Amino acid sequence: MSSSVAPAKVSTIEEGTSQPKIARPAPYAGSNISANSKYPEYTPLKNANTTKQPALVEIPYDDRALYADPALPNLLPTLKLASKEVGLEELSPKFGSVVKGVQLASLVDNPKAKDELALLLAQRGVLVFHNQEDFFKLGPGGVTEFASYFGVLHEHQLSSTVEGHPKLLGLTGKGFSQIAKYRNSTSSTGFHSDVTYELQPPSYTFLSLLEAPSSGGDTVFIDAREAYDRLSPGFRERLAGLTATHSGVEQHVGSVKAGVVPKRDAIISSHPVVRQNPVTKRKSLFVNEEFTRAIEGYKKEESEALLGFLYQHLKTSVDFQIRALLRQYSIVFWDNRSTLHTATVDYDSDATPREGFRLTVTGEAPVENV
Ligand SMILES: O=C(O)CCC(=O)C(=O)O
Ligand SMILES: [Fe+2]
Repeated sequence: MSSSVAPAKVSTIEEGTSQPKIARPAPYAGSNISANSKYPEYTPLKNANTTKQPALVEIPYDDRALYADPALPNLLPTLKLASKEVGLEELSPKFGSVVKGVQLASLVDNPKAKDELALLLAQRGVLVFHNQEDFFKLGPGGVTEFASYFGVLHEHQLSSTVEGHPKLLGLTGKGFSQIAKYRNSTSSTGFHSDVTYELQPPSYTFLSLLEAPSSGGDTVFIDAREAYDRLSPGFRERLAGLTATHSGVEQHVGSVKAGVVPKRDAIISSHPVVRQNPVTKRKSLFVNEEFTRAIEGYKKEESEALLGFLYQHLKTSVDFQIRALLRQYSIVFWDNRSTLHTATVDYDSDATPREGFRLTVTGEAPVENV
């Protein structure tokens, strides 16, 4: 049941329709902070795994959610559900859940449960698991293998990774006392979906925390499906068939300035403004301020007005947003096709570090109609 990959247009940097934007390094690109935790094997290094990556090729993607039993009998066994040993706690009625009583490490040899996990994730958009120390004990190889079950993992061309594990992107978040962003900006908020400039941006991202502040550092999510559904039929029609450019150039330039040796050239891709999720068949808005640059075929003012409205709609509508409160050994999974997210830098990492890692599954090339 492999999804067909629509040919995506790629333009060179020079040809791109990118608007001028501040060059900001990839997350965690400039840091060599070591994880001051029980698990130093997850310490990310700037310019680890410097092997150049080949140019992007088409990657087959077969969403594991499509194989799941919708009753989720392996992930949430009925008896354990009945005894309240396991359960789902809603973060909001339509969006986001905390999964209780399930140890991810115990799913390693349970492919059916992992398929069900993918289905639940596609449906709810965001899943949070707390107290997962056993998962971290699987080690860098083990956690990478776990995530690989869901598809070919994305290798970030700029971010710090764990030596010998190029897919394991290290998270060493800087707190407000150090963050450069606040020098030029009043807020750290930067809603995005991960690496949307790629030809096949990720379906699922898994973010795992080894260290976390006792409050703050929440990841905030937007439900981009609900954001689409809220638009009037006439406005949804206006968006139909539109495509937008997504640029990796500014992140590339910012990272190089921070001393990163890029493993691949920056690209600019073209994606539909509205995409459909192959699992849930729901449509969502697929634009974000970090990487989307212009509506193709529109004049500058038209493009800016339309994108400006969509960004405002997405980021100001707290009635389709949630906050995931993450602590030490919490893991959050999100579906990048249906959601946007931002880190919240409201903590002081000198006092309370926030460290961990991210694993990201390459998804299908976005399409408006699957
Ligand atoms: O640190 C966070 O809460 C989110 C960071 C982020 O955007 C990512 O890892 O993709
Ligand atoms: Fe992200």
